[in-house]
Amino acid sequence: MDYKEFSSCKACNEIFESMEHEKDLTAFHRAADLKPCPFGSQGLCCKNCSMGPCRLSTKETGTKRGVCGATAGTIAARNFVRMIAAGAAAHSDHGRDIIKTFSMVANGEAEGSGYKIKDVTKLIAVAQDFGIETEGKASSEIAKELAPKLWAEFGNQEGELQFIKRAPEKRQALWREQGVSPRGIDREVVEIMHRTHMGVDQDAENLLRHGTRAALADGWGGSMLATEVQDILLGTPVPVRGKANLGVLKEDQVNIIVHGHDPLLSEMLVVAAQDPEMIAKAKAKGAAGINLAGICCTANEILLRHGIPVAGNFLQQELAILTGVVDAMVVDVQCIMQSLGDLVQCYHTKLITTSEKAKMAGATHMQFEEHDALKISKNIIDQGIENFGNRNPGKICVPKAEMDLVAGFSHESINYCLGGTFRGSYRPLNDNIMNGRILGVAGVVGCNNPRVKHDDVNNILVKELIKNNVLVLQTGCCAIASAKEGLMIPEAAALAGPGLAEVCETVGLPPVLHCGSCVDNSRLLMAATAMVKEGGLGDDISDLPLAGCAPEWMSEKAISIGQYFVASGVFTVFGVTFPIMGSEEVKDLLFNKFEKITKGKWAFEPDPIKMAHLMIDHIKAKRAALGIDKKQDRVLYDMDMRRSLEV
Ligand code: SF4
Ligand code: MSK
Repeated sequence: MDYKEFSSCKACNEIFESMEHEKDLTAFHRAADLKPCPFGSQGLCCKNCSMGPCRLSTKETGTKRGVCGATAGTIAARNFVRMIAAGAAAHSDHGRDIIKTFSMVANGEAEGSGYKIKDVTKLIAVAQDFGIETEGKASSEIAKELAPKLWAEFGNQEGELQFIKRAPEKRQALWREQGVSPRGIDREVVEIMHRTHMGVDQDAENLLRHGTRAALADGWGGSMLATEVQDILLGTPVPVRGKANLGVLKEDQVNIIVHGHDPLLSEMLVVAAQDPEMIAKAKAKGAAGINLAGICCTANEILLRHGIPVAGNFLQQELAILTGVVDAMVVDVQCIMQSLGDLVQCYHTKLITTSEKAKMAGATHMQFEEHDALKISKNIIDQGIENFGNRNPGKICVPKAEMDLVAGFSHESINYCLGGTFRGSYRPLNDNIMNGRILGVAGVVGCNNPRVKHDDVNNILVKELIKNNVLVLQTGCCAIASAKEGLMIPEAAALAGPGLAEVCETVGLPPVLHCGSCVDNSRLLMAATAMVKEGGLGDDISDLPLAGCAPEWMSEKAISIGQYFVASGVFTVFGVTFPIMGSEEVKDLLFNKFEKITKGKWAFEPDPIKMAHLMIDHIKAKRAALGIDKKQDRVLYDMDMRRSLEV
């Protein structure tokens, strides 16, 4: 396969050109060689017991039932909800680690760790969500009361998660009526594993309903807890300038890349890398300084809070090593390719694992302990400094491509940017949607996948959306794709339709907003809820002119995210492939019938322009239902008309 078909990213193509003699080193090459399994990709392979694995066929003459009698619908639904379980577990276990550190801080056990409560306003807001009286109490007292309540969200057996009450009332009522309101995070995940065991739940709709409950335990539970408590400990993001793409790596500096998801370690690496003592050590080794950069969602976390440059997204983790100038790559959990361990045998890069949950061959393990975070971070930076002199000059190829960006659009900072300090609100956004300057809002999230042209699907889709006056909110690796393409600077308003461009120019926002990492999809739920509560656009998330998509998804986390978007009332389109396409029954449930249950639904469309127009058509239908589809002429209000306004 021609490498020009691999990626539309300029930096990636610079690397591919330089390595034409070295084949098969990356996921792009392996994907070209390894075709997807035709049974598994359609959801028709079951290996839940040793009478199988059973592979069903969609062909007329093929096998129609597993050995136990399981149908295509049962098998596809079971596989789908197991993906939700894995995704929800990954996000929520990330949240659990953050809460462990929060408890340490709350109980006064974090002295010397470097962690403290940074956002007291958010601490108070979350404590109030949990029914804690905050008036007149010190933040330490509030935190101490809050910590056990946060822990309890994981082990609850009955009742419902506290953040469920953040959703619009109509949505909460719908979840209760449908019996999908999540009770405890761990409980819903474990119940999926039980139900999908051989010979338990065989009803596809019943399985998917429980998958919905577990996905909601992720979006409005584990992920939202991770985001909120990270903000309390590390600060809530505000708009910040940064740069993205492999061009941010510096030949004359010690380059240290952080990759993974948990921001606790990377936060301390930021502090350690800026320590004058560490910089002096780097200079003593002949380097001009220490350059910390990120890959994947760890990149998003430290970009949003500190403006630390982003080296790339998921499919660039191997390419970063191929530049020959990465002195250490520090990984924690999720989305870390096993190939890195082999790749660093051919390059000088030191690969360092830091989580007891994620060890790998070819790496040095340096266990991260929260109570000793700064010391461990300095030891890790030391490893990079020591390795600086081991580069092979013949293998150095640093692409030039890099791009400016503005990131840091938390739900709170969108509020502030739109309305200012004294009148921060979503009113200007709602008004501009109602008057038609902004057609609607799209959440574009998820990964990269070498089964489609890297970054290209995202970039074509996002450009089509903004051209049609749709404001785009992004998270994850897709956000990095748009950043590299120059869509996250205010000047990108030139690519937007006239209405959206006018709004962007007035408030100084780019048409594509970077809202964070994978767990920060919970920020999108909060933004949608804020739009409902602001008024004028219906009384539920499903009424909003809003759609979601994951154009280049690959991980099980994306399926969990998609399902909680759908369960929250959002029309959600996935690209690349969809893992239930072998079952007509499950297709009908997810693409049609589930709309009656959740008022949101799934769609599958790999073509980016068609995907954009599915979303635009949905947004237009919602506008029509709200009665805001007609162009409104500007009305000049005289004094009598003003007096008659009910404000
Ligand atoms: Fe086959 Fe049924 Fe066992 Fe699955 S559970 S492997 S379909 S026999
Ligand atoms: S890192 S889950 S590749 S977005 Fe969150 Fe990127 Fe997808 Fe991993």
